[in-house]
Amino acid sequence: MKQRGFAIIFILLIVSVLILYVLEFNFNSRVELALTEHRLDRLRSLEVSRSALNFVEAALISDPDRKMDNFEEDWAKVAYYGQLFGVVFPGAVVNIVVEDESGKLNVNKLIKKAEGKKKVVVDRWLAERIRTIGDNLFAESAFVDAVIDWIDPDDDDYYPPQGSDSGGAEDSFYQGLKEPYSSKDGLLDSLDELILIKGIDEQFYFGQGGAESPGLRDLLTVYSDGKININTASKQVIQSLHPMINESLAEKIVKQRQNDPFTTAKDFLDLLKENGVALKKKDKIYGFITIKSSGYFKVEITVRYQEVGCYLEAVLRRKDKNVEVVYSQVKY
Ligand SMILES: [Ca+2]
Ligand SMILES: [Ca+2]
Repeated sequence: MKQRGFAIIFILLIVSVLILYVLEFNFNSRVELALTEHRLDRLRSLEVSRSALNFVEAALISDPDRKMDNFEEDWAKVAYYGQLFGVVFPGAVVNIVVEDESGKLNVNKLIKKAEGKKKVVVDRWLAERIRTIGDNLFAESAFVDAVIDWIDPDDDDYYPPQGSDSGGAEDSFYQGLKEPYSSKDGLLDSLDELILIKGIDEQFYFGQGGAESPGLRDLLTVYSDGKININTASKQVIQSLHPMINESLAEKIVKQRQNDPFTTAKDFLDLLKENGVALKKKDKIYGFITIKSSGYFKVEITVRYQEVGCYLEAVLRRKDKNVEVVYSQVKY
C-alpha cells in the first residue's frame, strides 16, 4: 500500500515537471515569436521611412519653378501624401514634415568673415533679429551673446552695443560646470549644439510643439545662405524682421500668402509699408529677404507599426536637377 502511494506521488511529480516544461517551452516560443514580430516591424518601419525620404527627394527634384519656393508646391504638400503610405504599406502610420531651412534665421551667420581683420565682426542686425525671437517667445534675449561667444574665435565675453550687461560665456564659464567642456570657438555643425550653450535649456530649444509654441530648433538653422524666404518663414521669424512688425501684422502676412505667395521681395516690402512699417532707405532688411529657398530642406519622418516605429531626420540639398542627403539620422 505504501509502495502504491509512493508510485502515485512519483507519477504526479513527473507529470507536473512535464507540464512545467511544456508551459515554459510555450512561453519561450511566444516570446521568440513576439521578438521576431518586433524586429520585423522595426525593419519594416525603417524601410518605409527610407521610401518616404525618396518620395520627398522626388518631389524636390520635380519642382518645376526654381525661382520661388512656397507652400503651394509639391515638396510642401508631401505631408498630405504621408497618409497614403499607410495604404501602400498596410499597418503603417506615416507622418512627413518638410521645412525650408531658408524660412529660419541662420545662427552661423552671426559672425561675419573678417579676413585680414584681427577683431571679430558680429552681424549686429542679425543678432538683433535673433534677440527679438527670444524676447517675443521666451522673454529671454541674452542667449544671443552666448551664441556669439560659442562661435567667435576669441575668449572674451561678448557685450552687445546697446547695453552694458552681457549674456556671453567663454571657457571660464563652461570649465566651471559640473561636467566641464570647452567653448567651441567655431561654427555650429549641428543646431543641436545650441543645448550646450549658456542660457539655452531643453524647453527653450525644443519648445512646447505646434506652431504657437515653437522652440529655437524650429526658428533657427545652420543650413542656408543667410537670406530669409518670406514665403516659408514662420510667423515668429517674420515678426523678428523689423521692430514695427507686431504679432497681428505677422499673422496677417502668413494668412495672405496662403493663397497668394509673394512673387517678388518688393511685394513683401510694399505690404510692410502699407501697414505702417517705416523702412529706412538703407534698412538691412532689403538685402536679407528673398522669395526662394537657398536649397536646404529639413525632413522629419515618423513611422509606426503597432507599438514599434522609427524617426528619420534628414537635411536634403537641392541643387540643379539633383538632391543630395547632407545629413541623416534614424532613431527608434
Ligand atoms: Ca567672445
Ligand atoms: Ca569664443
